[in-house]
Amino acid sequence: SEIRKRLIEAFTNAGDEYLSGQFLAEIAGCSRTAIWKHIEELRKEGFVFEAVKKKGYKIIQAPENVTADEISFGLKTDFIGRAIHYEEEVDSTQKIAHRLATEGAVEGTVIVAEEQLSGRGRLDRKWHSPKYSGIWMSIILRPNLPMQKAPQLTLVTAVAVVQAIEEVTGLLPQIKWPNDILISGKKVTGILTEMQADADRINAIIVGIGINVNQKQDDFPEEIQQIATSLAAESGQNMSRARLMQAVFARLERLYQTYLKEGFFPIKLLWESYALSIGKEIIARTVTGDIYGKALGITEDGVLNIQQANGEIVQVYSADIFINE
Ligand code: BTX
Repeated sequence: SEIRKRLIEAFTNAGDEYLSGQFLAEIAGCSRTAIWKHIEELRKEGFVFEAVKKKGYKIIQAPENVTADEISFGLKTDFIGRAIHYEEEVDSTQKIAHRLATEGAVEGTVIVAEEQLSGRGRLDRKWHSPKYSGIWMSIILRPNLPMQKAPQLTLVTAVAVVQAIEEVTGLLPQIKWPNDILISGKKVTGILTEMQADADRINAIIVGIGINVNQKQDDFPEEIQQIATSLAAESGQNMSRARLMQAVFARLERLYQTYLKEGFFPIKLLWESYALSIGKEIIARTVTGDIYGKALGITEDGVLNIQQANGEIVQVYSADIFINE
């Protein structure tokens, strides 16, 4: 918001001085109550304030950002994350990635934003992407593959993100087919893979990854309170988003190269080792109806095999999975 921008500017200029509510209200052109609300908003974004009676406020810690500089420092990959397109605020990083991919962006280009105003999930669902507290990014890949292989890259990415989270936080996430990463049964990451194809070859794959990192449990909007979590909520610690991004890039680059060289099989084994639903009774909610049965595993194509009560095995290409307990 314009007001918060003015506040941050004032605090920047003030250096070590405290700024009174009255003063802030004047420069921002609003009431002191409004100032207090904006300061609360800034707290949610990761700013830490010191408030002293009769003196006012001072910012003692600003949130860490995920600018190109912060991500590049210490990055150990050859191509993923070597080109970074950073924005403070976007509609959706997917949209920018599609445009850059069309314009010829190199493989491994990453588009990252501090906030998404209309972050999206599958089937036009919304992805809540508040400022500074998560990783909202899209990665451009250009594998030389036929287009029916594209869904496998969602699974390659899921394994990479699980390994990166494990490495950085020590938490043990699980994968819910096809694209959710859960901790204690709640969604911490969503992956959205989209494709640009010419004839039947892939021109670019846009891998969208949303990771909830530093949100507090009650920062989530009401409608996803019960189903969403963040790494900080699970571990009790805030963490550096830039560092986690570096880990995701390194893991993804390795797995992606293995996948291109050796095919899907090694990825499939890893994926199944992290999978939550394999061997369980599930409900697969598809656009054409619900399928009940036991999740047997995934095929070479990343398709989910479900065995129904009558023994028949059905292949599910796209669905939302619920464990049927
Ligand atoms: P999905 O369709 O599997 O999940 C979307 C559903 O998840 C929503 O309907 C809602 O119930 C729930 N949800 C929304 N926001 C969150 C959140 N922050 N944490 C947990 N649950 C949530 C998953 O789609 C794919 C999401 C990809 C997001 C990335 S972010 C960078 C890139 N840009 C973009 O617009 N999307 C991708």
